[in-house]
Amino acid sequence: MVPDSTPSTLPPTTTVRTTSSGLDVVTVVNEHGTAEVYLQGAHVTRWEPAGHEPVLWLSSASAFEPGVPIRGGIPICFPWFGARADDPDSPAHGFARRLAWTLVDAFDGEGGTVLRMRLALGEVALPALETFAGLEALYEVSVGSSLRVALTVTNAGESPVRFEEAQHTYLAVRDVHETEVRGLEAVGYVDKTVAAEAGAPPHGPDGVSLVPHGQVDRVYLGTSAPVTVDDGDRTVVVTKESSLDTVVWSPGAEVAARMRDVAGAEWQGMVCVETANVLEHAIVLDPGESHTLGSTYTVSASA
Ligand code: TA6
Repeated sequence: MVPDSTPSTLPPTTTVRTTSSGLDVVTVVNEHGTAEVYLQGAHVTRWEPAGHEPVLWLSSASAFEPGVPIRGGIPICFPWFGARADDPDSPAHGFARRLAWTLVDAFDGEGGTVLRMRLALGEVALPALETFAGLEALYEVSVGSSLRVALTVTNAGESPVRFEEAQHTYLAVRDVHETEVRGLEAVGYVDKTVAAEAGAPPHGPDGVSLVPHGQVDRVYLGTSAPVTVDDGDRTVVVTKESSLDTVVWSPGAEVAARMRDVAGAEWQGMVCVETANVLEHAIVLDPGESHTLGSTYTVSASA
């Protein structure tokens, strides 16, 4: 049943349906291509620009069940990233990707179709979110010749709030082992594949582009630069807005084998490049302040 909150006037490019497992999904088909967004998590699961193969990877074994994170696409990590430092029992990457957002607007604009979804953490009765109750999130997805996603967080509460955020994007590649990630050569990073002593300095810049082999789990700190992902057939450029960190993740065979929502060797068909503000770059909003984290994905044939 399509949610009552769905705007009464959807543009002709946009439809909303409810899956057999009860998830609401928005489909956009316009002259630029096709996209799908699950209202659970405001989760973009598909983006296929006209003339191109799907740009986002989606696991064939992903769950599509209420409250269970979808594996692939663009999960929103909010209001924390990774394990919650002060509450290890809380789910990794926060609750935003597990909760139902509300589609509040959909329209066809100059450059394509725009969807707007809203989540107010104060309306979610979860003790783990009490600290963040003043935060309201608005997510805008613009489906054009490029794909832009923008998370605007506003502090509607009475006191300052600190939060982390990331657009945890799974980019489809021919073979991750033959994919070059450029733009981070001069940036130091926290290597999450090694247990570092508390307070240990980040790993220094590699000085060369990254071609993931084995498990790669790096938080590149202090970079707002675009990242280019080139798998030999095509190039995807990730351009960031108001983001100081970029995360690159490839699970590798051993970790992927333990992931029930990833089948066989399909993990080799993706690499995560994540637009983020985490750790010392977490955002602190005073009452009434807002912040927007944006990513734009642009595709071209490799040179
Ligand atoms: O962004 C990289 C990462 O933090 C990895 O450490 C790995 O945990 C990945 O996210 C996936 O996390 P998830 O909770 O979606 O399984």
